[in-house]
Amino acid sequence: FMSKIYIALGSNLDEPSEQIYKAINLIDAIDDLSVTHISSLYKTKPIGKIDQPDFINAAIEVEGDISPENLHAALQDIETQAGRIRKELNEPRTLDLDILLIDDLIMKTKKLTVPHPRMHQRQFVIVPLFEINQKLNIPGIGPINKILKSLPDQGVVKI
Ligand code: PH2
Ligand code: MG
Ligand code: MG
Repeated sequence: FMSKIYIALGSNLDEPSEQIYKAINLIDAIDDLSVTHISSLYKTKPIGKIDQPDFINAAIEVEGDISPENLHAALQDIETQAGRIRKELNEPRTLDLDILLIDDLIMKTKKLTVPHPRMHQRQFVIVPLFEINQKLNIPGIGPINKILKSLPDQGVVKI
């Protein structure tokens, strides 16, 4: 069964753009999964904890036959490979890979909530996501074009 999945990528340490490109290649190399769309890279102001370097963010579309749990585990492996150290929430990181959407699935387990619960509040997620699919609907939230219009400027610049 083929799912269409959207993933957000972010980095603000150790050559962020390189981290993003490497991660996209590693995601494409996951068994039974391929990357079908890649957004531009965006330079973005940190949201949440603001005294940290600017981020590079992007979004990708992938298609594949993989369970949410296995995908989540594979993405965590790639974060670990990139030298990600988990201390506190919203700390600077070499690589953050967040599952945004899996078809029109709504799920919540201890490890994983889909759609990503904060995605619709974050211009650094919605702007690259809109670039790769203007027709998306975020289950339980609404169409992406309306979400995009509702967001205040958070300092997201295409590079
Ligand atoms: N990720 C966060 C918190 N804040 N800000 C930007 N600009 N980009 C991010 O990827 C980001 C953030 C937690 O995952
Ligand atoms: Mg994140
Ligand atoms: Mg994350």
